[in-house]
Amino acid sequence: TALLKDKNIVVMGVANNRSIAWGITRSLYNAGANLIFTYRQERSKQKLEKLLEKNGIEAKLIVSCDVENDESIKQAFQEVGDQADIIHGLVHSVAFANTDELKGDYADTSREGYLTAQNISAYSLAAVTREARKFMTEGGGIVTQTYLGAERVVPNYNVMGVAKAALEASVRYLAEDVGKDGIRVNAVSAGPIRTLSAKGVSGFNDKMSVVEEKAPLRRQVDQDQVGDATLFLLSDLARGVTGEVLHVDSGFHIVA
Ligand code: 0WD
Repeated sequence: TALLKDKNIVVMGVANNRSIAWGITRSLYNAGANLIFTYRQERSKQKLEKLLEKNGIEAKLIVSCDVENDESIKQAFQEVGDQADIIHGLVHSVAFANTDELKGDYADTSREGYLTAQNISAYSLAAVTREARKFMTEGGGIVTQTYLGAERVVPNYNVMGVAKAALEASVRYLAEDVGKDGIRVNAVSAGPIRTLSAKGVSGFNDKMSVVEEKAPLRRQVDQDQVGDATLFLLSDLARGVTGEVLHVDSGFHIVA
């Protein structure tokens, strides 16, 4: 079934073929969505274009957007609005922290590193919601990507865990803001997946193997599982769901 047939969905955060946003892209494409992409680095745009070509996926539009910059966000969504008219969905799959703060003590986080992580990983959801909602005139869904480190102390995740906590709280406040317009805001909390960003977290391999050992499903999480859960949250099947954090982690978060 084409759950998102003729729906215009903006996907932010494809850096390469391992990106969670790329798994999401595949799920949304198979569900019939018209895909619009934003990228930060020129390198990511080139990788994205190659990936799309290789997989026979046609993008409706590809625009530059640096979420650290309000003007860049405004311009990006204005261009999307001009070209697509209506936005039905938005996937926020971006985060950043300096790798030297993803190890050691959280107490040693610098003020600047703290603000950078919050800026790119949490505030950006509010900023893009503000711009996207102007064009979400038929309602729709917004989905962001979070991690268990928001709820519990995960060694080395540190400043990013605190940023994800802010992101999850933002999901709830934003859900209240835009609910009146028929827009839902949710998060997927994925188990550890090997990506470019994940490389920056010290001891990441251990986090992956512990999921295989201890999670109820006894297996790793992959990009396609996150993609399908994101598809669900964007689709009408989830029309009664907002302000929610959906764990796609083989059930790891329920185990002591
Ligand atoms: O285990 C994992 N990999 C998990 C990741 C588990 C649970 C959650 N997540 C989250 C991440 O925290 C992030 O929010 O999923 C999201 C996507 O992460 P990913 O797929 O692991 O990471 P990656 O493939 O490295 O993509 C991150 C992208 C960047 O790529 P480029 O190279 O273009 O910077 O984040 C984006 C960017 O696309 N990004 C930005 N985008 C716009 N403006 C910015 C920025 N300032 N900074 C980073």
